[in-house]
Amino acid sequence: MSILRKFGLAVLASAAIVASAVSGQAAELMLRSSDTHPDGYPTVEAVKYMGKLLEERTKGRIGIEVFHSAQLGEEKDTIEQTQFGVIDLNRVSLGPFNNIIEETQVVSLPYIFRSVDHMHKVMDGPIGDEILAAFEAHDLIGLAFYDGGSRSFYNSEKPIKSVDDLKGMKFRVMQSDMFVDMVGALGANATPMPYGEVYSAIQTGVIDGAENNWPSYDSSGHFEVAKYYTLDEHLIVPEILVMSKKSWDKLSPEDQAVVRQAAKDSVPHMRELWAAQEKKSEEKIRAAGAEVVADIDKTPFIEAMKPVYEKHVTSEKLKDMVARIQATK
Ligand code: GTR
Repeated sequence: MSILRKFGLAVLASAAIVASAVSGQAAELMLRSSDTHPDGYPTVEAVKYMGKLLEERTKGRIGIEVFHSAQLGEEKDTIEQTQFGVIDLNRVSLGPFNNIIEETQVVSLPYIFRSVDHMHKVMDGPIGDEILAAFEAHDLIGLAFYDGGSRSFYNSEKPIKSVDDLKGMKFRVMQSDMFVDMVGALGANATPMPYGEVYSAIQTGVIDGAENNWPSYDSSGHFEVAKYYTLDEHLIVPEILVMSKKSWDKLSPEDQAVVRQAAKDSVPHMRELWAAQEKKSEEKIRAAGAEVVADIDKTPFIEAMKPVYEKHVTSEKLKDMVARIQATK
């Protein structure tokens, strides 16, 4: 490229930066962020909020554009693209990381958390930091954890009132071997499948149902095709915001600190949005005529999970992590 042309492009580029700073539009560096959920969903809004903080704190130099509704692909594929640096930021469940990063399995174990409060205490403390740090060896930077409520089974066939009722039924799970074993331990059959395929798979009878939290059961429309929802709350899986290490390495240490802080500061906002959305989605789904089984004895479900722990918590490191989580008050 000739020097003149290079210079010309540089002038054009800086003119664009000035124009954008003045108009308050696109920042100099727009980080592309992926989310499977639709616009307005708490995770999508939380990352937009982080983008606003970033723009304010960098005087418009760095911003975020959220590609919601799986525009950039299903979670498993977008995780790979984030590792390659094609996507800068990604908000995903920890589930699809279970087969890649063993530490994520521990906080994805069924019934590992006694409550959402317990999950917050663990993820906001040293165990959460260890898990965030584990991402770096996989070309990702763990920035912050978000809420994903608790996940329960729903299906198109019948109300589930006990473990026995699940026998032989077919459920979709996230693409994690541990979740396949979890469903197997309950006597049902698991089909790992991308989120975006679940609606039609239930509709056509390929599967009987799936499992998720109130907001996802709502926004995916799954409640329209699977109206029996049993609040067994087998999983409280944290969600995570990760950044591509490739994109991260391009930032100055100062900007890295600003990005990390903006991500952390989006968490309380996310938790508020989440709590409000859970209530709204529950009301909407109940009003739509879903049959919700709420008073269920969870003890047999918890007991059935022993083989999952035995198979997936094998190393001393993971055993120690489980013990520390259980000891967290
Ligand atoms: C949602 C979660 C998504 C995705 C989805 C799924 O609750 O927010 O990130 O993991 O569940 O079941 O695939």
